[in-house]
Amino acid sequence: MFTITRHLPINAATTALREDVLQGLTAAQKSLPPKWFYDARGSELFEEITHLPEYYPTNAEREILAAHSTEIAAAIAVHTLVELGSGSSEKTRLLLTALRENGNLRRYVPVDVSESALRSAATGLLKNYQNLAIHALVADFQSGFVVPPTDGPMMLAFLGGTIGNFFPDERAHFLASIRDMSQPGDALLLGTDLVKDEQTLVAAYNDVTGVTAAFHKNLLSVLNRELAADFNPEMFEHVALWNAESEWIEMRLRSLRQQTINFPTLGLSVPFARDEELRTEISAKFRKEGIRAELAAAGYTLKYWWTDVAERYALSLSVVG
Ligand code: AVJ
Repeated sequence: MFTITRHLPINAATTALREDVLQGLTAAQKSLPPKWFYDARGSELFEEITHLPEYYPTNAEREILAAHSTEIAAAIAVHTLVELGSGSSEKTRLLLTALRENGNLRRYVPVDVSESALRSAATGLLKNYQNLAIHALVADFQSGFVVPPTDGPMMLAFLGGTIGNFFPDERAHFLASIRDMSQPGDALLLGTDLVKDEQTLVAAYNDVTGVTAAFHKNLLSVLNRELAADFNPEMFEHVALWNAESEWIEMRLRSLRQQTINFPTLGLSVPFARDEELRTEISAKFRKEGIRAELAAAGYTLKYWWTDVAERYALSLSVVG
């Protein structure tokens, strides 16, 4: 059974993008949130990133899910699995299979901003998981969504290390808001990339073949298409650096010359000085004790912590209470 619910008005994306541009590109320090990377081309490029030799998080997470999905399923007999930013739901299959075999899973609630991704993922899943009710939600998980009422324990999964895209205050707010949607005994399965040597981290976000650079520059093409802006992506370069104090990778698009970008649909012109940077994304890296403390502050108790063999990446399972 498949149903889909929209928590976003049809034009919500364009409206929110206009607001983000008006705010982010008129500030002294220019910035845009990373969620705008993911149009069809951007999602394709991200998929390519996950196959790069330098980009280890996807494989590390798959390794952990493959090795520990039975333990995950045994830890809590969930009725409903809610997945935030589910995308293709590809890695989720490991989890769905285990939760079906070792538990009581009846319902899968994938939440994503992309309706097309949700529809194609559900079509594929229904072929393999008969009797699983799939209730997809088209929603932006950062700006509020409602989990349909559940009749038993729920597990919320937030995989891929995407929580690393949030600044610390946003993380605290996000964790508290999902905690508020949960009942005592409900669980959170969280994927987090770990702090490691700078060279490995920088290479993961600035690969030699330039796929990550193309992924970031695609943001400029999104602005050209959605807002009729006139960026020439070639006039910017992708920059990734390790901020050792904050323990996150910072990514920017650096203007290769002085230029002015026009947004006729917004009545806006944006000057860039030569070498001026547009901040596009952070990807925070974590340590076990930091995660435990952030979860505790939101009302979660960390129960399990699994890493890949090389200890690059962690999955944690926490419960409310
Ligand atoms: C999908 C947000 C987890 O931060 O590692 C990959 C996005 N950006 N390469 C990450 C990303 C550049 C990715 N997340």
